[in-house]
Amino acid sequence: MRCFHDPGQLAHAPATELHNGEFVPYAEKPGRAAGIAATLGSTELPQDRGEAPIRAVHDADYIEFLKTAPARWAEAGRPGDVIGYIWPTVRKRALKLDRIDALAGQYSIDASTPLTAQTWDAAYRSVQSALGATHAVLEGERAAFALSRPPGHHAGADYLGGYCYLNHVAVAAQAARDAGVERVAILDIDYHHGNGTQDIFWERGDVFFASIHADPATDFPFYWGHADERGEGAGEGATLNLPLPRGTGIDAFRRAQEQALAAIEGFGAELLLVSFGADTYVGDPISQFALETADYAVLGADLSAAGLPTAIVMEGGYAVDALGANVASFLSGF
Ligand code: OKP
Ligand code: ZN
Repeated sequence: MRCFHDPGQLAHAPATELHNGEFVPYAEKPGRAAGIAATLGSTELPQDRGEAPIRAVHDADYIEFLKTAPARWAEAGRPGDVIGYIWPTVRKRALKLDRIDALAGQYSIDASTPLTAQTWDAAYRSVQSALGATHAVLEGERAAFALSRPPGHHAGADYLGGYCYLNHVAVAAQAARDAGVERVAILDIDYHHGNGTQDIFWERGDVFFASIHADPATDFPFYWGHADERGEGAGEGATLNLPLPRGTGIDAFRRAQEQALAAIEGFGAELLLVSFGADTYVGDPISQFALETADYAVLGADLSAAGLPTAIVMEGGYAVDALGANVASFLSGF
């Protein structure tokens, strides 16, 4: 399978994150992608398709914030990485504020996603990897893999969060639509709900979003991913959430994936994009499912049997030592 990756994605390396009341070393380490790349052997550098596909999904003012906030933070004399501490959740309105702290809150959903001087470039390259895999499939490959990193599925049109800045799979889905694919399905099998992807396509009937994830009653991102969220307007019924309890193993996960694939087939998708997280692994340090390395081959094979042209985009997975083997298992099963 063709695999797309840009080593420039590794330059993004926040120092710490706020986790359960204390600052701890950042879990979304560059070594994650380095380990996967080493296991895969060789990867292709994606073509640079520019900012236009990103601008088709993300707001111009948010992109400007991602590019300029780290320098403004430093100019304000702040140490470390950009991080918000106040969020406009009450009577939110379109104020045009300039203070860096106001902007950091406006454009984020959490305090665990620091923005560094290297973040924009790494996220940009991560998008190009996702576009590389997607265009390879549009040009005739049965499947392709994007070793994107940082992840993307928690980022919305105008906000970062959950270690995510640009939503790679959403940009890829929109690019496929713009290339003439009428119906695109996104299947998100990361441990965490892909709230950003869901939000971007919430009122869209042309992009189906299905997600299997830890019940948000117990796990990040809490406010989204509940079973009753089904989309609205033209998108009503084009969102499917299948939350599962902590401790879930391969049997229940596999049944959920079959259910999601049946819905995707019913939708009439011509292209499948997979947000693949290996943080469903039993040894993941921040997650609570129980999948084993060999189980990923089963999930990959089930996905392949759906018979759709498929681009697989990397999301989470934090057991760095096992990550390469888990991804390799998934891709070989496919
Ligand atoms: C990103 B992806 C506070 C930290 C919150 C955020 C998890 C983001 C997961 N305890 N952790 O979906 O793998
Ligand atoms: Zn995750």
